[in-house]
Amino acid sequence: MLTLYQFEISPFCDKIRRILNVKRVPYAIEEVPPTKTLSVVRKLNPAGKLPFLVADGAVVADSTDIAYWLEAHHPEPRLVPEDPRERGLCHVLEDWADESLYFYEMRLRFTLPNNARRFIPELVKYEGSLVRTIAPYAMPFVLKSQVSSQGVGKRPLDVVLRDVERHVDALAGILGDGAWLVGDRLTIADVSVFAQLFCIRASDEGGRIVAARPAVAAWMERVDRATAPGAAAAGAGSGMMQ
Ligand SMILES: N[C@@H](CCC(=O)N[C@@H](CS)C(=O)NCC(=O)O)C(=O)O
Repeated sequence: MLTLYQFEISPFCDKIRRILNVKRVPYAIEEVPPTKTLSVVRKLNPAGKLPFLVADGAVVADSTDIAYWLEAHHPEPRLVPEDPRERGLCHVLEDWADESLYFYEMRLRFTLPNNARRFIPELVKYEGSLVRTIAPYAMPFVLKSQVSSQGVGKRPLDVVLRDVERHVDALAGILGDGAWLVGDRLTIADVSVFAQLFCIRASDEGGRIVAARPAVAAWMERVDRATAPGAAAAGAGSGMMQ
């Protein structure tokens, strides 16, 4: 049995849960509250990040490495194309999602007060009462400094929102009339980009940006259905628009 160590509301953990759903791999969840990162996570994953997977005593860390490990150990349905060009495009889109879009979702969900009011309580809901009480005051500062060190946190909100519009327009352009981002079936690119955009869309501002682009909104519904628990067979491996 695989065990997924996760923060429930992390997009990287959502990405892995969805891949596990598509591949119909049974797994257990170990929820790690943010304040347990040092005591629990670093013992098993020195990078101190979630998600990681424990499989027969071995630790596989980083969502990309976990995704490729799952592809190797549970190949069907395939999420990483064999064709070198498609495989390369999947890699670039996954990396863009993980290393760029992630910081926009953090900036929108956790540093803007209108969204942070909803999402900080979600982030700390498995913590004790003291942490739950102070988190709404402390967490926006902690997270703002993480986002600032990458750069997105230093940009004014109007510039950040223009960037998000550009990113979502890029997705609309890549999709064109197609159902999926790469080739004619669900791939790791769809799952990775979806996981970050799902969080961006959950913010007030991101929700408006996605809603104004119907092709992207429809693609999100398609990926969501194809990667939900128990819904895997319908989307994965099928080139059909659902
Ligand atoms: N590149 C990593 C990023 C994972 C990541 O940043 N996880 C965040 C949660 S969304 C985390 O563990 N943060 C804890 C920390 O930085 O202390 C992946 O793809 O798994």
